[in-house]
Amino acid sequence: MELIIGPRLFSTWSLRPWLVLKRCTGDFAVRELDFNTAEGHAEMLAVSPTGLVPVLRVEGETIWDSMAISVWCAERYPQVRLWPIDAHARWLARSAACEMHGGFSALRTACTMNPGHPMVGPERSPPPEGEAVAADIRRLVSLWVEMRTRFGAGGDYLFGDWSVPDAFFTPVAARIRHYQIDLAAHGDADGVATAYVATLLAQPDFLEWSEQALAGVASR
Ligand SMILES: N[C@@H](CCC(=O)N[C@@H](CS)C(=O)NCC(=O)O)C(=O)O
Repeated sequence: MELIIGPRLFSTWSLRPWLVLKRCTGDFAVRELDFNTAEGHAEMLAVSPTGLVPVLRVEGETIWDSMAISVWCAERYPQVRLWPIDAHARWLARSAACEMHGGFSALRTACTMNPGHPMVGPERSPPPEGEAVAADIRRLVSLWVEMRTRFGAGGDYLFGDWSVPDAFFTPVAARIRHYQIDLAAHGDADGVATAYVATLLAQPDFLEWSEQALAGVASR
């Protein structure tokens, strides 16, 4: 089984299924392609039906899209419980992960992750401006506060124990850190969303990803 990803420094889409797979098994290979080089781009077109990463190669198939890979993981590793056990929590966990997968476009556009704005490392950029981005951040805060308050009693993740939405929100936590976004100014009166961001950034798997990303830079 091989997960083909973009550059660890800024491929937010690649990080999500990598975090999900890591929860399921250590038994997978990773191939990192740099789509900013002509060679890497050509390889992406060869391995991915959409020309985008991540893709998972398994049992003779190529599964594309971070959500499809996460759904495959939940099916393949049911014992890992990638979604909350409680039915109500599970319905909303899927809604939250899908909202992240398809939404927050103003925030994504204003707070890009690219070679100049990497996901990890000590660099920081000024906070974004504009009402559309502020509205996205307020929505994130209200979603996180609601889910943490309703379902988070059993642990520090969005639904208590770790689940797929935590993987989907980790890249946005990295954006919040990189762009120094103050969640208190966007409705996080009690610090619940700020604490959740800290939890995501302290995940051992995310720290491992960050180390690998920075080691890749050092070895260039
Ligand atoms: N909806 C897709 C998005 C995949 C995507 O946009 N991947 C970016 C990497 S972060 C990509 O492959 N970019 C390469 C390019 O645009 O050439 C998913 O969830 O997997």
